[in-house]
Amino acid sequence: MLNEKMNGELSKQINAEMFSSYLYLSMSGWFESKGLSGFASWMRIQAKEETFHAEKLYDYVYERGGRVVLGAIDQPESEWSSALEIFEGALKHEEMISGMINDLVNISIEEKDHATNNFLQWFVAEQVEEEASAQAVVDKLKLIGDGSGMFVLDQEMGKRTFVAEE
Ligand code: OFO
Repeated sequence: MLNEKMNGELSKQINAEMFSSYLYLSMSGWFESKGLSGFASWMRIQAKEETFHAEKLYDYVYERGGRVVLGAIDQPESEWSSALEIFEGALKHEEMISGMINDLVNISIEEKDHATNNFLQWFVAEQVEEEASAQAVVDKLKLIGDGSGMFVLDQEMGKRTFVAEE
């Protein structure tokens, strides 16, 4: 059974993951409006991944006999000046989420909740990937600038598929 503190902290993380989903859906919409359908699709998949993260936490809380009370989701940004600004924002956001996951791990240690600590290791590894994938796109965007390389990169971004990793 989850204790109240851990239950509350995991519930907060569900909200953060849902906000991430909302943020990436908003970013997807920006790309859609600029005719960059590959980037839009990449971000749409990212939004789906975030919902999957939230559901993974949700399922865990109930598996451990806890209770999730869903809170309001903040409004995400909707205007950016460039693809680079978006991906730099995504990277910053993921670094912040990694910090939240690390805090959760620390709480699980303080609470001597080994099961939750073990469960959270999946998120620790996932955050390494999340930061690396945003960083990789930032690097590519810096390399190509605003030129015709955007067309090629857009096509490459469109190849991403959604994989729900257990
Ligand atoms: Fe759920 O990893 Fe991004 O935010």
